[in-house]
Amino acid sequence: MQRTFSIIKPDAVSRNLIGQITQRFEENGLSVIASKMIRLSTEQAEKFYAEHKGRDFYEPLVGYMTSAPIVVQVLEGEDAIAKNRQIMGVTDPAKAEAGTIRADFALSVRENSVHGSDSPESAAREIAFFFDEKELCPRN
Ligand code: RTP
Ligand code: MG
Repeated sequence: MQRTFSIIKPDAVSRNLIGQITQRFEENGLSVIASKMIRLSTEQAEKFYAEHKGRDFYEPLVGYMTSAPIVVQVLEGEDAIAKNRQIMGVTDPAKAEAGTIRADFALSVRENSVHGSDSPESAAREIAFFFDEKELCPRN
């Protein structure tokens, strides 16, 4: 079993897609073991995406991620990191495989509906960024 961190981004929350996106995780064998809705501060968004600081898309990304509420979740399942990224599709929705969340719902490269951790190290960092260990509710 592996854990990964997921964000349902502002464009998706604003269009009432929380249920449909979460359903795709659940029907593909990923269980939600923690979930909360938050509105990111600019400081939080800058820190979360610090690896992209200096890139041309960094400031608009921070502006977008703070523009409306998001849902942060911890997903658990076999091969959860790779499975989640497969369910999401690639960053650019125009290039995402048919049937993926980004192909079906994303509006643009920036407003691409979901985030998912890209490695075990990122997953650990990102889960700890938003959740205390006692907020996680693993299945028995
Ligand atoms: P994520 O981290 O959100 O799961 O997405 P990712 O790995 O597919 O994409 P990444 O390269 O880590 O970029 C993080 C987020 O920044 C926005 N972005 N905008 N050219 C652009 O305008 C551009 N490139 C990336 C997207 O919201 C992307 O998910
Ligand atoms: Mg990334």
